Amino acid sequence: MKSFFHVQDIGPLDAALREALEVKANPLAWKHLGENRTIILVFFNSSLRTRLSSQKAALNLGMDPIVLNVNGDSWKLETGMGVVMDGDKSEHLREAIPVIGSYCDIIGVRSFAGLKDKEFDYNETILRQFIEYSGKPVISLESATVHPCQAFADLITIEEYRKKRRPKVVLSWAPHPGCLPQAVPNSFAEWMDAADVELVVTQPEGYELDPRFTGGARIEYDQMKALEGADFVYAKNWSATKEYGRNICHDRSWTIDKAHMDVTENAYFMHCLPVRRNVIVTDEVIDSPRSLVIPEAANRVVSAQVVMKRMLEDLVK
Ligand code: SN0
Repeated sequence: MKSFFHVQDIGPLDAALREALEVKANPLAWKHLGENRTIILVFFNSSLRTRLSSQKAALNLGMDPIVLNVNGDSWKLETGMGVVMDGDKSEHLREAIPVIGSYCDIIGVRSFAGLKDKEFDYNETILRQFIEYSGKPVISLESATVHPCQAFADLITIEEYRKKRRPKVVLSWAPHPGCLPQAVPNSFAEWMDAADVELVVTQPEGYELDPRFTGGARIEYDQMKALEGADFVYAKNWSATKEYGRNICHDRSWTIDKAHMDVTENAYFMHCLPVRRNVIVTDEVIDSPRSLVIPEAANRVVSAQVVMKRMLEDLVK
């Protein structure tokens, strides 16, 4: 695997899921694979799960992980092309990326959408530069438009908890005080569309996700209607797509509470975390036995490990 952005990069999902369950059952069985290999994890944005689960996955594979927090402990990096660098940014990505590449075998990058310029974000301008200038396999640890390690972990979780062959999975927009990226819902929709589930996406007007990600999903503006008979409820806030990056709906009736869960088929509740309690979801729902947020987060190690394992296997070929 040269890079990990989209669901297609992992190949057939049944094989990927089988491998994930093997890795989960026996996480240290491939410890030899990463011997004398280094992964550098570059963070332009905050992280808890992604940073720790990526490090843990690398350690399980015997690799040495190095974490670089760009906004904390390195030079501030310029990302624009042709910029006169007389401001506060001391180094350009054009040099930083090949330098990072020369120190490692695999690179992971977290670089959120700026939410100002849709074209810049949706072209994955920063991640493309990492691929082009590093010469190393690159993993998106949430880039401008996708969060594939999260979506793969979500798929593993649904595989573990589903009671039906083809469960109904509802991706529901939920309120938030700020403006969040579309990467998590984009990837979740993309992966669910590729998996054997019935996918329904519900959001207010102006928040429609790009059909490149939602594929054949049913799009339903009436949240309660969407949730009827659901087996899994996946809540997430994202910023508007029509007025790109803005927060145009503050309607708290979208918060997932017991009344929402009551119309489902005793659904499981999922969220990628971090979650704003009593804004996205009520305490009652997230603290209920139907909440999967902790096992879902635990599966982040598994998804990251499968991806790194595949990359390491390709390196020795
Ligand atoms: C990020 C997002 O893309 O929505 C990361 C999720 C994995 N979430 C946030 O930035 C939440 C920040 C907040 O203040 O709630």
